[in-house]
Amino acid sequence: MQSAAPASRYTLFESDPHAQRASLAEAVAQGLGGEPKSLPCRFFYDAQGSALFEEICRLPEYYLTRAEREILEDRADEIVARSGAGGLLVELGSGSASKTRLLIEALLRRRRSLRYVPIDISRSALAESSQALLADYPGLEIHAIAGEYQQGLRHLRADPEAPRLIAWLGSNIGNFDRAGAASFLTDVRRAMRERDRLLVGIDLRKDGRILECAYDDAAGVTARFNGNLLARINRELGGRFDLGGFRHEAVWHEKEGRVELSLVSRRDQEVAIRALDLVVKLREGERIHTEDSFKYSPEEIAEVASAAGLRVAARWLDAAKRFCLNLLAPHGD
Ligand code: AVJ
Repeated sequence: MQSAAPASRYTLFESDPHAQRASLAEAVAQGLGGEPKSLPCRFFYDAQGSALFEEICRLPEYYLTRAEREILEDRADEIVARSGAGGLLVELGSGSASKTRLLIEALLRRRRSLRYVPIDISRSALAESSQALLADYPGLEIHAIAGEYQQGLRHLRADPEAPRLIAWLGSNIGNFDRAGAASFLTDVRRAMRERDRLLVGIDLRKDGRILECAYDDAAGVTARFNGNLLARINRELGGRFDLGGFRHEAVWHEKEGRVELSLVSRRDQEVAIRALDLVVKLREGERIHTEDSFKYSPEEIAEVASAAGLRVAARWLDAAKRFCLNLLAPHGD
């Protein structure tokens, strides 16, 4: 489905919303049907979940967004110069694109026009961010893709512009386990041409207490973000989850280098999900695993890049060394 807004500077490409609902139903049936129970974190981001995530980004405990913004504020011109980018910026998981503005502005200081291709699973986040960006930057053209990363890679393979800058910010890589990150980066590298560059924002390993607080804030916003998965099942699939029957949990596993998020059942309970014709049985203390957020050491970043046929051409850190931006280039270039 393709629809052009009145301003011809904007195009939205969207995959079938029915297919999206079917994929939620399928994932819930799979994830809650057996044991151990889990739900895929990509379903966090409906309109309410996206709004809650924006709130997370402003929390005092959630340093990631501020650290990454600090790097971009200080170094965007240098990053863009080092990337050798041309007229195309592709962003995987663009969300509100508020930090991306710093890259867009740096690119527009070097050239008059720029095509921006944001890819995000949240249609609402895409629509809002695109509208705001178009109003602010007359030299910008947006081709938005509401969908999953693979659709973005398909666009990259087809687009003739060269060289291109691909941004994957926010430590979104953290949702993949190590093997999954290497395999997704391999897919990205295969869609890249020699002079293209991939800018990846990655959260660094640090003290476990800081990490657990970042994912279990005092105001309870992350708990609500996590619980929204169950609320979404209630809204979209006729689920009967009582959100009060679950507690939010964030645990740092040092050895694996990941923060694990779960919803823990406070009691033995049975929950019906009408659209799935399913009754989910939970024991007191039983977990529904909802997200992993992997953290990296500089060595682990070089390893994952190299496993994907990429090399770290440059790296920038915030002053407190909590977070880094990595400019990755195809190996051999
Ligand atoms: C969007 C995956 C980067 O792992 O820090 C924030 C998601 N979950 N708080 C992260 C998240 C709970 C976030 N990423």
